[in-house]
Formats: sequence, structure tokens, C-alpha cells
Amino acid sequence: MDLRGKKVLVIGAGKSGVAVSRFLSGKGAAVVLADANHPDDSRGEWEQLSTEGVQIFLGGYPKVERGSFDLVVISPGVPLTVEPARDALQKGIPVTGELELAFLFAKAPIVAITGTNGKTTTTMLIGEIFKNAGRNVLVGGNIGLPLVTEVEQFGPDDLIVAEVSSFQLETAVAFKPRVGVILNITPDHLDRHGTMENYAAAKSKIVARQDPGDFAVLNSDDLPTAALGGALRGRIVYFSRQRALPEGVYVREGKIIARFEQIEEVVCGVNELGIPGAHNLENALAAVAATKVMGVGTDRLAETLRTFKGVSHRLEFVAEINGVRYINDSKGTNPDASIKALEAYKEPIVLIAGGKNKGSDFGLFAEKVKERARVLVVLGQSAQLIADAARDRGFKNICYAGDFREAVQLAHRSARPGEIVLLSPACASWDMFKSYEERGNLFKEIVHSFKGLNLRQGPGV
Ligand code: UMA
Repeated sequence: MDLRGKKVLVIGAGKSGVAVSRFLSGKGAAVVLADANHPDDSRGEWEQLSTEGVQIFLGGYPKVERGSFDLVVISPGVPLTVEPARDALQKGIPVTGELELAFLFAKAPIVAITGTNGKTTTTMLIGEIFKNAGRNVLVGGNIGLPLVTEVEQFGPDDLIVAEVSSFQLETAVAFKPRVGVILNITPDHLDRHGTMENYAAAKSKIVARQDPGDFAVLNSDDLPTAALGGALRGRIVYFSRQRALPEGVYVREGKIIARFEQIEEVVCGVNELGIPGAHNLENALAAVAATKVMGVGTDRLAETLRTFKGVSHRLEFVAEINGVRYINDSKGTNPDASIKALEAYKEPIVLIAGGKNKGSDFGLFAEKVKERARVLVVLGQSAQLIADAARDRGFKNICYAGDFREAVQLAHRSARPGEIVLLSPACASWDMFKSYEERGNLFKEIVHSFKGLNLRQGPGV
């Protein structure tokens, strides 16, 4: 793809758009970086980009007319319905995304991971397994490191392990990873994709264009994911937590088994995994499948399964204060993720939930709250929706918090020794924070500030 002299409009001046602008201008393109808002520029990004030749356009978008641009690159968080994207598509100007660009310039094979939940943990785990097996790996994508930034520094003997989101896949056309992993498909981002069918269709693009030499690693226990296996050209490798498979990776009698070409190997015991919960077992099975098909020895990968302790903001242990354990699951950004978090603990839970409403249904989540939580603290745009869903199911112990700090304080005061305070909002953070990381970091900061204070500062709940 020759970009020299091409006029490119990049929409969205966040992490992805800034990285793309820098990449394209480095390739000799004339780049306009536009953003509907005036994003914070505390890092001095605009001035730096201007000196690199990128034209910055904030607080709106330039008009897209025939001849004004040769290509539009849209950020993952920006819907294709924004005016410049619609105009471009109408006028036959190609609209693409950062993932597609990275793919076109990648020389290293790509192992890509998607799914509604578990993608960050699985991406990190797969990256660790490859690193510990001596491979040179770029770990990036939706996880927070735009792939274009480093993609060209990795050669054919290296590997790229990429977390990819439905937003990124929406604009993918040629994208075709050597290994494509789908962990699960449950309702999420319906405000953006409209229907579950559209959402599943975006997810399925990770494996849709694969060739017979590629691998599609699919969760056979998750119906919408397993159903995709019917129509693929890549070799399908299923994994299952619930039943033994004729080929693939599964659990039998408490052991993880890898079975390929009739040869069965015991990888390790389920209880040896360093990450808790049934959902993490699924993530581990997917990681075994994805790394085995890329040639990693079973003993090597088992070592990493035992030592890998998970990722920040995902069931992350923060502190134990006066017998109460504080867990940061800020990455629980949809009901299904938070259901899994609630299922991961046996102790009574004081749950902090709520945030941006993405059009989710909180019914099943509320049932799990009733089953596992003793107290529910709600906050943010969806506080009332969550509280109503819980109350409809007979759950009464609900506190309303005016802001995040108050929510954590309320949870702290309510918790009894032996219980767990769990931040797992079931919602995105965008009504109050820039990202789930910012929300999780503030949670950790507030929790650490409780150390040394008396346990009960208020009446308790
Ligand atoms: N903007 C517009 N017009 C709009 C909407 C937004 O101009 O209509 C502007 C905003 O003002 C803002 C910029 O677009 O300045 C933000 O772009 P973005 O939302 O694409 O965010 P980035 O900072 O570029 O981060 C993106 C991913 N964000 C989203 O998909 C929402 C990051 O995933 C990813 O790490 C990063 O690219 C690097 O690849 C985050 C995420 O929340 C972690 N992902 C979702 C998820 O995991 O559920 C999909």
C-alpha cells in the first residue's frame, strides 16, 4: 500500500487516531487528524504532531468531498454513522481502521483474540506463553497499544499477539490472522452495533477471511461462537470446559487436556492455574489451543499457566483491610463480565456497580447479585436501572452513591470481616471517567487510603 502523497482524514484524536496519524505521516501521507471534541492535550500531542506535518482539526470534522481525501481512517470508538464517514462511503472513498492498516504492514504472523469477555487476560496470557517459550512478541491492540506504532519492527520469525474489539473488526476487510481466537459472544455494545446479529457479525470477521493454513480457535461451550465453525476455511480448533472433544483442548477429571492428531497430552491440573474462576479456565484453554497450534511445547506453556497471575483491573486483588478483601474488576464493563466476577468468589460480596448505560439488560446480572451479594452500591448513569432490576428480584440492600468516591466509602463502611468489596460495574466508565483504567486506579487509590483508618466510620448497612 503506497501512502506517499495520499490525502488521509483520520477521525478521532485518541490513542488510536494519534498513532495512525503519526504512522501515515511517516509514510509520506498528508494527514488531517479531526476530532468532534477538544480532547485533553496534556501530553503536548498536537504541537508535536503539527511539527511532524499533521494538520489538527478539533471541535468538528472537515467536509469530505470528492477529491478532498483519498482515504478515511476511523478510530474504533467512533461509529461509522458520523458525517465524514457517511460522506466518504457515499462518494466511494475507502474508510478503514487502524487494525486493517496494521495488518497490511505486518510481516510477523498475527495471533488475534476477541470475545465479549476475557480478551485482555487471554491476550496477556498468550503473549506470556510465547515470551517464555523464547519468541519475540509484540502484544498490543485494543489492550491499549495501537499496533501500527510498532508493527514494522517485528519480522516474519516474530509474533504479534493482538487483542481486537468488535469496533476494530467492523472496519476490517482484508484482516486475516494466522490464529483467530473467539472466546465468547454475549450481548455488549448494542448501543453501537444495534443488534446482537450485527455485533456477532463484527466479531466473526476475525476468522471470516482465514485460509486453510490458518487456525480458528473457538469456544465450543458458547453457542454463538461454536456456531461460527460451520462456515470457515481455516482449521477449526475447539476448546471446552464442559466436555471432552475428539480434537482440541478440554477439561477431563480436573485436568487440562490437549488432543491433536489423536495424541492426548495432559497440560496441567485446573487447580494449578494462577488465575481464579471458571471464565479464566476458558481463557486458559483458549491460550493452550492458540499456542499449541503455533508450536509451543506442552511443558513450556504449562509453566506459564501456573505462574501467570492475571492482569490489572480484572479481578485484581488490591488489599485486605481488617479482614475485608478489596477486588478491582473495573474491566467488568458489561453485565456478563460482572456475573463472572460475582461467580469467582464464595464469600459474601459488597458490590459496587453502575456507570455508562450501553443499552444492556441487567436482568441476569441482578439475579446473580441476589445470589452472591449482600450489599449493592449503585452509581452513575445506570444506577437506577440496576437498582430497579435488583429490587424486582427481591434484593433490598441497595445504597445509592452520588459519585465514585462516595460509592467506595459506602462499600467500605458496609463490609464485614470475611467479606469482599468488589468493584465490577457491569457498565463502561465513560459517564464519569476516560477509561476503565482511570476508574480502577482511583478505586485502588481510595482503598489504599483506608489503611490505618478505623474499620467502621459510619453506621454500616
Ligand atoms: N470521537 C469523535 N467522534 C465521535 C466519538 C469520539 O471525534 O463520534 C473522538 C473523541 O472525542 C476522542 C476520540 O474520538 O478524542 C476517542 O477515540 P476512541 O474512542 O476510538 O478511543 P482511543 O483512545 O483511540 O482508544 C481506542 C480504543 N477505544 C475504544 O474502542 C472505545 C481502546 O480500547 C484501544 O485501547 C485504543 O484505541 C488502542 O487500540 C478501549 C476500549 O474501551 C480499551 N475498548 C472497548 C472495549 O474493550 O470494550 C471496545
